[in-house]
Amino acid sequence: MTDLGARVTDLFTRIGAPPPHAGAQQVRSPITGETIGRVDHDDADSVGARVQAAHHAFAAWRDTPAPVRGRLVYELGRLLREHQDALGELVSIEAGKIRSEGLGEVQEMIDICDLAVGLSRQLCGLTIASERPGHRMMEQWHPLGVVGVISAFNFPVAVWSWNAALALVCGNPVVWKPSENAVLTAMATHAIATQAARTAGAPEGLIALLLGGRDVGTALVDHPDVALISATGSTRMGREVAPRVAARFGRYLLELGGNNAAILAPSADLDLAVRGIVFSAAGTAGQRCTTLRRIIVHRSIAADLTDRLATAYGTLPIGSPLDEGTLVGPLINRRAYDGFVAALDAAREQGGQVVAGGQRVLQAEHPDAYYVQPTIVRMPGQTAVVQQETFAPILYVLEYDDFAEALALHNDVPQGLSSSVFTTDLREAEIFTSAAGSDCGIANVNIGPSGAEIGGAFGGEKDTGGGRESGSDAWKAYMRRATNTVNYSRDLPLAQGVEFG
Ligand code: UN1
Repeated sequence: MTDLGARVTDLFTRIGAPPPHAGAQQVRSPITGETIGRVDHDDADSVGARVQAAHHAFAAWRDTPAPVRGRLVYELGRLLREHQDALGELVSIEAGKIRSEGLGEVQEMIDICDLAVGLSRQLCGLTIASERPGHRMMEQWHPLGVVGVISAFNFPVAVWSWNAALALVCGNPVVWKPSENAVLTAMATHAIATQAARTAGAPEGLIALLLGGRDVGTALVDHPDVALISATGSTRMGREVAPRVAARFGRYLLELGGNNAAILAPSADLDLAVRGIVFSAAGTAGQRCTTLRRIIVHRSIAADLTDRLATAYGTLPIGSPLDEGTLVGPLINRRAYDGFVAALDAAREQGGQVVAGGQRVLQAEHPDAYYVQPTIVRMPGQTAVVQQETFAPILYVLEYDDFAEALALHNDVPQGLSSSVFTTDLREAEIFTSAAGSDCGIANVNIGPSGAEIGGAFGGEKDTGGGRESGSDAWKAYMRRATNTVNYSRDLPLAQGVEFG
């Protein structure tokens, strides 16, 4: 067994899950490209069986009082606290995140569990004034049914937990199909969740895991007993999922591509801005859906900002995410690296000038792993390559002369996830966050577009798919609303003053 494979065994043992070393499919770590596990994939039959079992569990779970359902999520949060180090390290090994981000990912899971436990006592509907005497109108929120979760490699476990914690307190079973590039973290998380479900006395089959590729995902998406599909991934994937679910009048919640920008106004605090930009653009090796991909900088400060960023980029330690001090880990695989190279070729063809980075590194030590330098490219305008999302650490720099032009450039991309402005001008900050400003689901002032906390609703518009997850009232997506009118009088007045006999 390889070194990292042995480490995986150790981490699984600590978590209390059977080590994943039997199966037909190899699992590789992006850190070295070495094999770290073997698993078996599901097929259409096992998808059907899991969904059926989940659907069966729904009847009992739906009738369990919400605060009692909250105990399962409380237990999940408790176990995640206990296993934060082990699961966080597994995230680093499988997804290539630096240690702090691996731990942060598990922290995000714990945070949503805390939120969901509180919510389990606050799933409240409105009482609405009735126009009829002796009548009361109210809304109730009821459990929806089986929730299918399709997640991406880059937040291999947090995104499941955003969905699962809410879905579970809302009274729904959860069937999860993780990315093929992140099956081990999913298996470990599933083992933890299963333990929590047992402790809480939840019905069998309530929480299920499906491993596999597109065929398994499609079987889940098409299953008539899956009430909601929550899918995170590329816009291309969302375009396939949404019409399939809509065709059977199922519900979907989509978190798709982002092409997030920051506007740098002349009044910006540049020291603060540089720190925010470097974290958002180079952190996670540019592989967050919230990664900063475009800078729109006022011409008067463009040279200064670009110099400062290039200097900062030159000092970023690139290497194994398990090493102390590393800030930039590997790309997930060869395909991601090919995408990086293709985007830089296109950027150069479209008039771009690389001012920092641009190269693959550590190739001699790790021929099967893909480490690249975070890269800055000055662009003459918002060309085709700038408008597309490339899942790699490439930051395009565009210049503007007046704020209206900056806003127009900002919104002139198909995606609408996250955004930010760096300014100390109150008017610019307010305009940016107003209806006439950023068209994204997330619009920040003086922080970068990535690293959202759990309390707010997370998601975006346009090609990002329109879904909202995690905080605020995102829980409503996991429930169905019933409007009830109750007549406590001895008469039967009709609405709209209608007389009938
Ligand atoms: C993602 O990249 O799919 O806001 C999610 C952030 C994280 C979540 C990112 N809290 O960057």
